[in-house]
Amino acid sequence: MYAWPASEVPALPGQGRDLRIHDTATGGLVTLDPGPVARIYVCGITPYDATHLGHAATYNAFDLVQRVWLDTKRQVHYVQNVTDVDDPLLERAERDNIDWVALAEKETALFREDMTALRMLPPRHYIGAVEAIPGIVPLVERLRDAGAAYELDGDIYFSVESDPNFGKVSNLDAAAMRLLSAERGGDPERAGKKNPLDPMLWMAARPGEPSWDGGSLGRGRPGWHIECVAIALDHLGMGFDVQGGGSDLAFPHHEMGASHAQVLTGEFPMAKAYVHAGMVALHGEKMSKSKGNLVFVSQLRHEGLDPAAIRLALLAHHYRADWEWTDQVLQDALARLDRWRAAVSRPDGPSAEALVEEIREALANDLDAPAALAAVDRWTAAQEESGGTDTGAPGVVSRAVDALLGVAL
Ligand code: 5CA
Ligand code: ZN
Repeated sequence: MYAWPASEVPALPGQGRDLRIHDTATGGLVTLDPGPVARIYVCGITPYDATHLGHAATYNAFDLVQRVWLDTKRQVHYVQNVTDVDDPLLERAERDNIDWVALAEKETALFREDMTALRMLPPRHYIGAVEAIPGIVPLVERLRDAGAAYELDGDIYFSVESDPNFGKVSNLDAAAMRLLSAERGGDPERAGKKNPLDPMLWMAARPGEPSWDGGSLGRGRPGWHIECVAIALDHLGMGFDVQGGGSDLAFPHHEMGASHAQVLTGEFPMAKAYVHAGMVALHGEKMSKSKGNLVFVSQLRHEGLDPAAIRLALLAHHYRADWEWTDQVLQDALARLDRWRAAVSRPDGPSAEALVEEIREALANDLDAPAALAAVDRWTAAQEESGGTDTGAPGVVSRAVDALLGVAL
């Protein structure tokens, strides 16, 4: 499917920095060395409700990854999926008595609008689960033929024991894995599985549910993890630089996906870094479609809020932190936007050379956006207090904030 239009990324003076980023698998910072083409896969939405600020915060983190790489003059191959068929989508369509395809299309369209408004750079390949099915079927057949998958009443399960490296993404113990599997789309209680954690690769057609021709697998629909693996391997191949998503995807989604890919290819690891964003909460609980405690990006936009303020509110929190959305967060962002805009609207100002380097250094250091904002705040304070004579500086600041942080002043 198509993605959304890219906002322009201004070129900056000087040199970009290589990205050091936290990798869940090793538990430490890794300095990525992607070569001329950096490869990143970021898990996309399940389009049964509008984009909320938690989603936006996660996509903001990976937008910063792209911007750091672009600043080093690399190309970025960014791939994102849309889980446009899955249980929660079908359940919501049924509850609201609407066609599941229409629901997915409507919410995906709204997501595109939100991403465009927030100046998130689009993926090069934006792929729906449904359109990926012809590529998924042969992968499941290969796993089955290699003895890494088995059938249970027509459904096909992946055997986690087929991957000697299973567990190396999330590093959890068996009890924690079992709990999270039950919470996040798995079925550890189902009788007859070889290992309770084994995830479904192909679900045999259920009455009243959509299904597709699965060749030797029979009619059905794909499991969740194999969807992302098929899309990532097709468009990026193994050993890509970053697998990204919110921290709730580390297990089981990214763990299972890595295992599928590693067994399919015999290579390890699937990604050089597994990068996870913290969870945004509202009223003390993780914002989630299932709980309904949501603030939607589109709702704020329709209330007339400048998307640049939403983006600044996201950037004010380190991507790995769990944080709470409050009205104060938004008020602070609006005040900051106002001050920055006034500061870059003057004909001259203090030199901005050091500031550009400070923003670069902050982002290269595990995407420390709050430190980048603090650096711009300092330049703004100097502008307010004593000004300066550099006629190029306000333009440099506004281009740096745009190119590196995605905020249009
Ligand atoms: N379609 C799958 C991924 S293949 C999925 O998880 N979709 S989602 O719509 O539920 O979430 C999309 C992205 O937003 C995921 O990376 C998820 O981790 C992230 N996300 C969801 N809720 C929050 C939240 N409250 N805070 C931060 N990120 C969140
Ligand atoms: Zn995914």
